[in-house]
Amino acid sequence: MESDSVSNLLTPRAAIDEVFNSKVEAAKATETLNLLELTPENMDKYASHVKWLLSEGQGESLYNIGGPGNSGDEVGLSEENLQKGIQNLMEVAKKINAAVSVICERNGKTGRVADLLIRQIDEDSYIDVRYAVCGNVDSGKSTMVGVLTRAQLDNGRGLVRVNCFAHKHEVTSGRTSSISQQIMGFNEQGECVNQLLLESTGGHPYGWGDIIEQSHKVISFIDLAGHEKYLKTTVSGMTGHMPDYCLLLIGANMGVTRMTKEHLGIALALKIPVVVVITKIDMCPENVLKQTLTDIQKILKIRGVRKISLVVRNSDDLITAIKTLDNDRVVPIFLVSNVTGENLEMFRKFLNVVPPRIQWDLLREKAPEVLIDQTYFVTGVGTVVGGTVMAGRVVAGQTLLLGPDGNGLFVPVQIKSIHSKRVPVKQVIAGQSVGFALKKIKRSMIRKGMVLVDPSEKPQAIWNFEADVIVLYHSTTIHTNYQPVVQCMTMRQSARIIKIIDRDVLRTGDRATVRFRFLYHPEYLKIGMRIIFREGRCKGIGIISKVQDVEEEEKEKTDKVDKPLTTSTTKTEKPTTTTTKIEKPTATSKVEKPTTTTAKVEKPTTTAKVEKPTTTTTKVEKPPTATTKIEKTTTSTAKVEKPPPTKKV
Ligand SMILES: Nc1nc2c(ncn2[C@@H]2O[C@H](COP(=O)(O)OP(=O)(O)OP(=O)(O)O)[C@@H](O)[C@H]2O)c(=O)[nH]1
Ligand SMILES: [Mg+2]
Repeated sequence: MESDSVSNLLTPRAAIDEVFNSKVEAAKATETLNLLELTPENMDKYASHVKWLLSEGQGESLYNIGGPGNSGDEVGLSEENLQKGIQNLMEVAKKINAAVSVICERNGKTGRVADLLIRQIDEDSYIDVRYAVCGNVDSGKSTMVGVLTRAQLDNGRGLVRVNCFAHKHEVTSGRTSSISQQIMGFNEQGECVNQLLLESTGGHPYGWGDIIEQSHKVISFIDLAGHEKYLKTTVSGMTGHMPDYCLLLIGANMGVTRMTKEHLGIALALKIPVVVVITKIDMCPENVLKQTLTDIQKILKIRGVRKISLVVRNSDDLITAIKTLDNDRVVPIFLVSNVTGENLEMFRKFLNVVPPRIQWDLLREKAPEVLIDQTYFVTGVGTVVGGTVMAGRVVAGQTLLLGPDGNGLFVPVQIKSIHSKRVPVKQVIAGQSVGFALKKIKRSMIRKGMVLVDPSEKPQAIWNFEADVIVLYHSTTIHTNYQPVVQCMTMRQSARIIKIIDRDVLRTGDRATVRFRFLYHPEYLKIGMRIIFREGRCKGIGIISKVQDVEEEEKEKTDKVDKPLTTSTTKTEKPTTTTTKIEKPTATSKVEKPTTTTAKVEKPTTTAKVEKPTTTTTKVEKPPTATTKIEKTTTSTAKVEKPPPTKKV
């Protein structure tokens, strides 16, 4: 299988922008716009130039008037000329159905400089930017999401966070345990739609539909859990919800904790640009705040991270942060208070201007592919799945393949109806979060990690894959037969290391190509996808370099059976007995309850045992409750994989 749509998504924007920026520079050089000399004759030329800028920036473009000149300095214009330039740009934008809003006006070397945002006005669509909100427990994640989306300040005792909770127990404990999404909209003038709605409705509740109707840019916050016991869920939120950026929240008074570093590490591993927000500055002594700031700046500087931190205190910093964010070297740091609202306006401006990182446009013409991350049963509607459209477009009534199931098979399903951001729609395109009502499908048939793909794609589920990995931490050594939990996009399953290529063991910091085999059922993976594997406190990251489809696997198995085994092969093959047995009983029941599976394998005590193949065998071989369905697969696996020569030898 070739690296394609999904893996393309994982290309950092910086790489794309290298090309993009050079194109922009080239265009600027040839166009030499002089907005002060706008005439009816050159209006069309200017309009087509701005249109081109908008198409390159997915419907938005930052525009600077007054600098930088040939020397690179922002010289500036007289106040009169600056205003004339802004007016002329507005006229040009109007001609192509776009709007201009002023981000900031500031002093240049000799005159005034303005930074403007040009935004395409498209009544049928909006720009969608996703932020994963992570950070330590009680750092103020849910509160900040609530403050921004409800346009209301907090009281410091958990007033606003309740809006972000999805479960009753979260309301009682005040602790987020699941992934929830909230949205905030900006209109063509860059005003916060949530705020406008609150004012116009006189404080009455409004829905997501109202926000979307009036917005040209929609910010989705994925509120994650900070507590260590929900780390798996938080990692899923970061791998499976395709965030453009990661907001790392730090409570000023609490400082940088282990979980802060853990979440930062995951974001860096997934190559998601990070924005740090230090909250609670209202209740933190000056020296403690300084210490927190120094600590995070130090961590961002260390080898392996190597980021430049930029504390955003004024408009100049804001513009620099926005311009440099997408090259993934600069980490902006905001200091805010959810109680007094200090610096929140600056942060809102930042959210208004930052463009999406993922270039979804490139993927919209491809065959449809949807990652499933949630399932519900809605009375009167039936089974509903939630997820993200990764490629193409899906229309209501379309038939897609749903899978892989426990046997690695895909079944055709019809999409009855579609919701996007809680609004019923006729079609959805790559980059949008969706809810599909499925026809004649039981909820129990679906698990997280499944996909909906176009039948023309002929999808195949795979048991084995190879990844170029780096071990971020392990207290001792990783051998073959080690069984971490692998997370990739929305998928999460235990996998066994069946081979470490050109090495015997792996230690912290080691890089190698490693072959994994899933323990319970095959998965739908592609080359180029990023994986995270964890087991207790051990963790590593990797990029899939090879996936093995059914035919290849069969061939390999046949080869194995045909070939007389050498001593070394005997050694590697030995533990396959474990695989055969594990697959047999656990599959069906565990497919339905992924959490149980994970919990079992993640126990630190298992680690030691897993590392010793003999112990694993005895432990996992236990439950003998296979269903007929699974036995089918098992038989084939067992047939080819069982190593009779090993035993004989
Ligand atoms: N004084 C002050 N209190 C804040 C601020 N932000 C949040 N809080 C309070 O901090 C507490 C924790 O906030 P949460 O939003 O629940 O924190 P969280 O990061 O979502 O926590 P988890 O979901 O458990 O990970 C609440 O009581 C908030 O009212 C702030 O800027 N200043
Ligand atoms: Mg929370």
